[in-house]
Amino acid sequence: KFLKQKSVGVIGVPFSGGQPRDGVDQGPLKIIEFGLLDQLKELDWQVKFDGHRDYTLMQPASDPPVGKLLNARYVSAVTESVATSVANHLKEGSLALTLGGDHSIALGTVSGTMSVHPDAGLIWVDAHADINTPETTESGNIHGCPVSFLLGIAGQIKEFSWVKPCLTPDRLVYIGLRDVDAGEKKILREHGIKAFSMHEVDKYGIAKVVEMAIEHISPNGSRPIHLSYDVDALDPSIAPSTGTPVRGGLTFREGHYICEAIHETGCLVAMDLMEVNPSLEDDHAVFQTVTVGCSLVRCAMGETLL
Ligand code: 5AB
Ligand code: MN
Ligand code: MN
Ligand code: MN
Repeated sequence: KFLKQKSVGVIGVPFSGGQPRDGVDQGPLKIIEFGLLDQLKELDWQVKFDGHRDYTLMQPASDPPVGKLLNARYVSAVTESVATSVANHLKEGSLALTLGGDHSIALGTVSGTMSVHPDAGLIWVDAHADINTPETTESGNIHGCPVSFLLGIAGQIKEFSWVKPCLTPDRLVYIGLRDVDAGEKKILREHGIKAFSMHEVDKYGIAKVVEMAIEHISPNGSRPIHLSYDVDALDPSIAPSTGTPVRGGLTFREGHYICEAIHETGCLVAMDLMEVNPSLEDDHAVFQTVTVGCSLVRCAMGETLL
């Protein structure tokens, strides 16, 4: 509905500065090595790959903490650049697929989407809410904060002056939550943000949850959809190689069902696949995580349609 042609712009963001563990920057390379681009071509997508960009060139010589926030200047520079890349693909009428990297990158991807589709809805699939503000964050890791910046509740941070509040609480919905900080719970309540935790997935079943989630962000099916998928939403038995695994996550099928149902809306304009860390756990675990990541993307792009 919102794409001009069946084409996808793929942006690999080998970046780990939003959190402390090395290796998540190798996620995009592994995912592409595994053959995702050819797999998408087989689904009849025209694939435009920007190439693996070297974001380390953007690392400032000195990047002392800004309040509690770590690597603020580096995260800001990389995400601003990612926002431009996403916007460029969308302006050409392509779907924008971003491969992370840590989830701070979504500050860029969602900003990029909203600059082209200001009324888009955001479906955030994650074990975590990633809605800490610079005040509430305990870790200082910006991958736990992107949503607060997008909503404009992060306060004025000079280092992030390029970020415009572009998201409203009514266009945001979560699926898969099970590890939410106390400060984040307060924010979710105060802003009336819709969240389907694992408790709701158990209670209603994934089909009903996804239906309610889509209905919430796009009441008459009219809005473009941005899907930001943190692989740690899946249970660690399915996707072990990720920096902040939490037990009790989505099953293999539940994780895929979300992507399939969003594909069926015909409204998907952008997808992020984040937090795949190929340096964690053994080779088998890495293979499992990378393969499931690729198959989530394929399902969001129509693989399951017969
Ligand atoms: B992820 C935590 N809430 O702020 C924080 O993996 C974890 O992108 C954030 O969802 C997890 O550091 C960020 C404790
Ligand atoms: Mn997470
Ligand atoms: Mn996340
Ligand atoms: Mn994580």
